[in-house]
Amino acid sequence: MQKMLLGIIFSIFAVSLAIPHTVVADKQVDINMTASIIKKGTDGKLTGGWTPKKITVTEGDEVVIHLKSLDVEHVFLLPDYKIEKDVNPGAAVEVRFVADKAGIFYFQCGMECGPYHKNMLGQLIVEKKS
Ligand SMILES: [Cu+2]
Repeated sequence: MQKMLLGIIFSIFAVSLAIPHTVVADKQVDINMTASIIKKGTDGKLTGGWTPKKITVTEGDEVVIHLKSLDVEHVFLLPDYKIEKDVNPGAAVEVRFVADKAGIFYFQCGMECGPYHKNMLGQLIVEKKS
């Protein structure tokens, strides 16, 4: 019985090696990001939004953004990469893309999430591969 089980495990392993992998990215970059309603403090400063607000990667990277909302529903919008992802409180979601265009791109929130919703912006910098 144990021998059979080992045989099965070995075959699964052998099959997984035989499946061709399509590698399109140079390397994977994981980013943890939170979304929260922007609030104005007594000092007039705005806090919240996307954290971090700025991501820098290299052209060719596979970017994986692990998104979490700290309060209400937000939508991660990155139009230049045709990305739109609902970010609901309590459930982590993932946005995955290959940064195949160099330049400065903006992400924003696609959901009316509060009085400063329009300020919920961020920047993706894709540096040219040297
Ligand atoms: Cu929002």
